[in-house]
Amino acid sequence: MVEIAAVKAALSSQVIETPSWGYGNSGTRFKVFAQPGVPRDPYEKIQDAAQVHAHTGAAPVVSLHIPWDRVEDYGALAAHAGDHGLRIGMINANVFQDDDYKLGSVTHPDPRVRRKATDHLLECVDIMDATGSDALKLWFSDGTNYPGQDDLTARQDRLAEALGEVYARLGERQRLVLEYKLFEPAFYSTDVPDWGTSYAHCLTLGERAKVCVDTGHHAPGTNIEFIVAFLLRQDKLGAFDFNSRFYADDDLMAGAADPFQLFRIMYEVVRGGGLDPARDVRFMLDQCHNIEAKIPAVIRSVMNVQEATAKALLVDRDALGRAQREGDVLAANAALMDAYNTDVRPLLAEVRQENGLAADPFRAYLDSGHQDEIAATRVGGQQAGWGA
Ligand code: PSV
Ligand code: MN
Repeated sequence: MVEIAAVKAALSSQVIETPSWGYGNSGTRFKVFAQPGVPRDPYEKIQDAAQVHAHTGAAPVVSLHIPWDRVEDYGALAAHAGDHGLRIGMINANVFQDDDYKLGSVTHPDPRVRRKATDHLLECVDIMDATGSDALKLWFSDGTNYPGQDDLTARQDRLAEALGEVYARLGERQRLVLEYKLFEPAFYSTDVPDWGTSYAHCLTLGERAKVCVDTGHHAPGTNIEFIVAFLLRQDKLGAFDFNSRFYADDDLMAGAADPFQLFRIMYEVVRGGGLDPARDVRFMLDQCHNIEAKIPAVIRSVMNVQEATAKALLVDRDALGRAQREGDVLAANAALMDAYNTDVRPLLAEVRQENGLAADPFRAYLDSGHQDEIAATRVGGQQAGWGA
């Protein structure tokens, strides 16, 4: 039996963190398409994130990327977020867009470059202090393009050294999450290519280091929900970067390409207790909106995550457990599929209305006229974009 009141309570309290860069212009290496009304600075990005929260009630946290969100006064930026009903979430370091990092950042063969990269990571911890953020997200583009280009083991040693220095700098209530990615921009070897590598480094670092699972960062066909189940069991799942993909790191809207996969992931989250705020798993979006309007795309993504979560919560776990114990393969599979095939939109509409929100946040945003307003008022200046 599924307790609907408990499902509703879990849905009401789910927090989805949105990325500041999701509101800026983005594209592929072929073309970045500018859109009217796109934010010109981090303050306007926060205003856009506030729109997503105002309509969904589920996105009170915004994640920053440094230096894309560099400002004079981080305390003022955090206060601005507070004024808009938001708080600053994870600080994402960026050691992949400087000429010095051509051969790597913290794993670069030259100690000068390694020092510069590690200093940037330490600067990100300073920004955490100034904004009240309690998590540092690390993704390294470091790797090699050709066999023999560098010593793979030495690169792991350099990585471990930098991570150790950053971990030691974290405050009591701060932690780091280490994101992995199979390939790109490096094409032969990547220094943190998979969850196992991230997990091993996090184990060495200590309990405040956890793994970040970006759903677009695996080989095709990878069973991501297994990784999630394993990490949760070890209490090493720190965060998600949700997005979806057809081919590689496509960064499409979460749940757009494969809603069934998102459901399977969220089922393992529910099963492993990952929705419990005490576990502190961050549910973040990390995606780019190249051809679609940004704020409604983020709203759509939040709704997709909520729908997958609702379906996962609706799994009749008693029936599932019984079928599993009895070895009844078909009944077990049916218990999952029954939940997946449930139309949860009416349930979510009810939850939202009970919380004083519109039943359909996507429609409510489009009807609000906000998109036209920002297109008319945000003129002049330099639009924010990937890499700016
Ligand atoms: C890398 O592909 C990544 O997923 C990391 O999280 C970056 O910080 C992010 O994308 C933003 O480009
Ligand atoms: Mn990511």
